[in-house]
Amino acid sequence: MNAKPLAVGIDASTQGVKALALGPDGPEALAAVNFAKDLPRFGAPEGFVPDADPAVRRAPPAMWEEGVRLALERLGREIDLARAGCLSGSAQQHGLVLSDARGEPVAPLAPIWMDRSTGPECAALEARFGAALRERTGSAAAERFTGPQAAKAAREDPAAWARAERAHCIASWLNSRLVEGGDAPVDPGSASGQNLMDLASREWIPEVAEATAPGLAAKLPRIVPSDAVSGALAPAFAVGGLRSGIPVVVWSGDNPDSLLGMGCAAPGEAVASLGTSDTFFAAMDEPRTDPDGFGNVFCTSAGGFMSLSCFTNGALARDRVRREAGLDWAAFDAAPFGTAPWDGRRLMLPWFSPESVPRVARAGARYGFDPAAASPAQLVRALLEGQAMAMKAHSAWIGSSFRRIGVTGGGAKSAGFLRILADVFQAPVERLEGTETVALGAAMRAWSHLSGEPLAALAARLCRPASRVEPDPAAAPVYAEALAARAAFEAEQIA
Ligand code: XUL
Repeated sequence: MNAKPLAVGIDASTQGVKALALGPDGPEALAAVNFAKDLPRFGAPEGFVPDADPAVRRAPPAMWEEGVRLALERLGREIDLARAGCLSGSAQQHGLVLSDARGEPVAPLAPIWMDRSTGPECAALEARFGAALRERTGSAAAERFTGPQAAKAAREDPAAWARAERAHCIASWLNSRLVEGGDAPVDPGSASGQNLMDLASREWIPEVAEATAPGLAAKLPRIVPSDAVSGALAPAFAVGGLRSGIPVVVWSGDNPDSLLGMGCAAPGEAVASLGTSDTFFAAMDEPRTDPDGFGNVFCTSAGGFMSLSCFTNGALARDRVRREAGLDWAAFDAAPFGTAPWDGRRLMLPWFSPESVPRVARAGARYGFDPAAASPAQLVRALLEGQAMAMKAHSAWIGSSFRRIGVTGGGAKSAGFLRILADVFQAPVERLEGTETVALGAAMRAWSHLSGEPLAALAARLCRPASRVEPDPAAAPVYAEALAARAAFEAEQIA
């Protein structure tokens, strides 16, 4: 029998749950649950219950809980979970679950990060606190954040609000279900996604909480460091061979744990997560905030700070241009190699959908050239340069240049895009061996608790790049000029 210890990391994301077992030498097993395929009875195949109002995005907390239980059961079929000495997890960030003090939800549905229905609450918070909210909490009032969601919940259903003893984000609620007593704290990574926490002191701001919703300050969970133990595993979750009573390290958010699992949690390192939306996040040594109010600042689960900018026009924009150019994916990925950096000085702002960075309500790509006269390869280059330059331009406020950029997500498979990213940022771009970076980040925190191995040492050992693209210095002056021209074009278009 293998007596080597294990740490378990859970990734409770929008569309499913993954559970990863990390041993002394690296990941040993992975199990996955997909809400559409495995838990159709909850009626939320895409991670939310369809709603007549497209701004409303809610999901049943019971589905997340069941998803975690099932993922652990499945993991127990792959590996002997009696070896596990510690567990932790990360959830989709933000959202709001109102519960009693033992974690029992007061309503069957809870808003998630995709919800966009708290515009009036955000406007009220901005009117009341203005730039101070952004400077203290790291973010302008954001519709998906827990604070504005709590404001809406208190206004819409005062009776349920009064019954609720806890206002949890999704991470601290799931954490509560997992531990004995059902009342877990929250880590700074999750607490910074709520418009309620002071970044510098890592404490709730009582006057902001009170102005957000009556009695909210008393309902918020305690904030503890991301390496703290939140409690002992409850017997209800001693599934798949797990032993009840093992320590559960406090849960965090998926983006903070992904930064960790990508091995990019040191200042000067950044991650481009190229998915449905392109998310660009970077570790920071101190909490600077975006003066434009588009980017967010969160605490990392490794004890520092990180920026996060979420560009709505990611994979869907790439797919649209690919189809319009009449290319298959192989030709799309290769297109940049047949064209030069900023070929023909073409500029494109790929706002096919309303964009969030910068905030643009009117959908429609803006072209600084005639797209009908461009070749398919020129169109693809203009798009990918537009996306890469948007990431570079809208991360300038972070105040440091990057010595390394980790890439993940479907877009990371495109060699052409990686070349453009390396040249635009003038930094090496690395793709990781493993793909389960969120579950790995959570498992690393659990492993670090179990073994005492520092997170940085673990990252150096576990997060190895599968490929690396070096920047071409000859492209530096070209993109410096292109970035200046792009900034002027963008300013003109959003004026
Ligand atoms: C970040 C955000 C999303 C969710 C997705 O602010 O809202 O990335 O965390 O899981």
